[in-house]
Amino acid sequence: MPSFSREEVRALYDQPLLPLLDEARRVHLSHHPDNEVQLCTLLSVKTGGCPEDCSYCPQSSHYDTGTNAERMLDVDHVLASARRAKELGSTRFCMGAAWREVKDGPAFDRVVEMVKGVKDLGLEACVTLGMLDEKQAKKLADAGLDAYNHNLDTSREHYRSIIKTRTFDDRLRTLENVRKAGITVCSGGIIGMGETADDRCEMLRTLANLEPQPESVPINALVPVEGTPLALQKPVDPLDLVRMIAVARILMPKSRVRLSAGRSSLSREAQMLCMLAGANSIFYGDKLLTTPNPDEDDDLALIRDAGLQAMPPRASAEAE
Ligand code: SAM
Ligand code: DTB
Ligand code: SF4
Repeated sequence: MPSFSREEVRALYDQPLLPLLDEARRVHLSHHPDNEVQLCTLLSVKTGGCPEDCSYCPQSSHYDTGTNAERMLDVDHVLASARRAKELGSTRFCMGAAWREVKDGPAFDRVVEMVKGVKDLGLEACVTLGMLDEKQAKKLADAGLDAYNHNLDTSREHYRSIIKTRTFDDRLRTLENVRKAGITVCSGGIIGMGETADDRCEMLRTLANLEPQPESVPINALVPVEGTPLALQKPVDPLDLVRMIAVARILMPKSRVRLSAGRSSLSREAQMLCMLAGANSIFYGDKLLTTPNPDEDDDLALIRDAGLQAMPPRASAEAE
């Protein structure tokens, strides 16, 4: 398995954009010759009121953002959304909860039921529920869960200026628990939070040096939300997002790299460059967890105009 050094990753990141894109494209085509983009639908099954203080997050109870704590959705409601997502062409359904960690009990049991239901529909199932221990991961694996999303978000160094209520090592421990249970790992991060180029490279290096590498790597551009400490951050330069995706693609050739939050403020051209750089998945549907996402029709047109195609449903919705 590769063990990338700081300098190696930084050298990749510092390349002029066109040669970087050439290399990323070459790596992409040799590992993903199918020209497919996976469409994934997100649903917040438990919104707001989260005890963590993640500076970017509208769902943290530390900030006044207008996102209020809501009750957990019931299983039928979630499965109706999953059915709709499938009809619209999604092949992966991701459920998020604004929890610091999973606690055993009725709420977790309900998530387990949601996972079983989503699997019964023939969709890939992914959840993001905060920290979790080995036993809880095993329970999700037994329910058929394909993937667990838990982002490193940024570099170890920058992490402490973004989140005070947990550590980077807590994050890594949860990823280990997920891996041990046999669930595939979805982990990535956010750019636009005041990080340096070194922070970006270090985040990608930590992900790429995991063994095995994460099967799925979401790259988010910060969606600045009023009331959060990061509300006034300077908007991300779209070409920085392209660069991040290209470096992720080169470091993690087999992973699905997901162009995640932040697309609503990107032009079609910028999104297409992200796909050229190796992004082969988007969140599909007009809402992420709490913030807007482009309309389905616009996304389908973008994929068509790029000469790509939406990934068809697989006979068995096995995670890649
Ligand atoms: N509570 C769980 C956790 O933190 O792992 C799961 C939900 S949390 C909303 C999932 C991820 O969404 C975060 O790790 C972060 O990367 C991303 N996210 C949250 N707010 C965001 C924002 N305003 N802009 C971009 N990404 C965001
Ligand atoms: C990820 O990396 N991005 C998604 C998903 N994983 C769970 C979440 C984006 C959230 C954006 C802010 C919101 O809509 O609340
Ligand atoms: Fe809570 Fe997750 Fe938001 Fe952090 S990112 S405040 S853990 S919902």
